[in-house]
Amino acid sequence: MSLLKQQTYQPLTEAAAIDLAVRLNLVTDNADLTCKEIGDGNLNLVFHIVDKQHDKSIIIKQALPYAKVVGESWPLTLKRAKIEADALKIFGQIAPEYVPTVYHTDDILAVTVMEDLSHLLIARTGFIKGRTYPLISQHLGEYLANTLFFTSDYGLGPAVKKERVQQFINPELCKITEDLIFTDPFYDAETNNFEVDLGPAVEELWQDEELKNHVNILKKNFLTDAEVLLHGDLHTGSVFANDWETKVIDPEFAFYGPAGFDIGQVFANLLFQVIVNDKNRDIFIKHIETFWNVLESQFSHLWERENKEPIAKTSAFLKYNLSKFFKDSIGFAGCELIRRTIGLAHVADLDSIENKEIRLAAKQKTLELGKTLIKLRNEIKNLQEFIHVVKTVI
Ligand code: SR1
Ligand code: MG
Repeated sequence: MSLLKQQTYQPLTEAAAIDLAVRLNLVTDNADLTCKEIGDGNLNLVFHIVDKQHDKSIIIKQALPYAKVVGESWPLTLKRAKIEADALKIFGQIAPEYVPTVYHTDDILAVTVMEDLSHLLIARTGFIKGRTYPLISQHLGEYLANTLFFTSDYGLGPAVKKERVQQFINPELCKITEDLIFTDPFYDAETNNFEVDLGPAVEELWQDEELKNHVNILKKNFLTDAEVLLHGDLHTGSVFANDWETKVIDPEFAFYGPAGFDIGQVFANLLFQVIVNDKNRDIFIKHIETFWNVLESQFSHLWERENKEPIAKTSAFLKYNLSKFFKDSIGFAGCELIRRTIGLAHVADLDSIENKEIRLAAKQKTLELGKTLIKLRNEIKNLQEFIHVVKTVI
């Protein structure tokens, strides 16, 4: 039941957010409290409440009933707040060092009250400022190995996994991904947003029937392949970091889907830096290698030690699964590269490049690399071949 008296949803104001924090006993009533709405994402309100006197701070995240990035004309379910809170709790049990602590949730107000991570920076912002976060790839590899394994049939057992599949049915948020990643960028959709100079490259992409067939296959995979509980939006804007700490936030797109989707989003969002960050290119290539190597080794370890399905615990079947994850992830990475360049939701890695010539050249590369990865995903057998293809295209 809601801790606030009202039983209906209302967007919080800064004052109401403080009021809620006080009622929850998370900050002291008569202290000198400050609250600022700091949400800069596409969908939600985020309140940062600080009690300086007692050295305490918290975050209150509230879902809005529409997509903030577009406005009230795009209604969106508030149920995503519950999905996000439930996912944070599950991922927090599986990979506690990489997930913020949840203090309170309220389904009516669509809020999640959680640990303040403002001593960290959003990884994308840090990368653009020139930071490289030496441990981020190892941490993301460990985080994903654990969440992908422990939410699968092999980590949970098929009965519990089926209950989870039901719990995380998330049709509205999945539709956003289905449209914005797998559909709209591949035809002349209204949601698309690209620079005029990219017109010829985009026209070529829309006419590429071979590419569109591959994307249909990947989209089918996304629609039907309920392998693991995905974060569902694991780009570098969903990761807080500093040189020794990494936290994964914002799993409101969580649902049961193909493991390669989360892996591919991490690959793609590191690839943006490989493309735009001349100075640190080798570091980001190394990050991609470390991320996959750690994921593969930790997942293999869990597969052998924690597998609930004795008959599945063979190295041949483990190899089959890892190879499937890898190939899928390369295709999904290609889709992410393309949609972040010409679709509705862009990335600052590309858009913040002031020099037009350099920016357009980078965007041409992301499109080219995206197409290549989608088409070649089944031929790219290992990390070495993946990096070779990346270096050849960019
Ligand atoms: C309308 S939402 C646009 C994008 O923002 C989210 O973070 C997801 O990446 C989604 O595709
Ligand atoms: Mg998000």
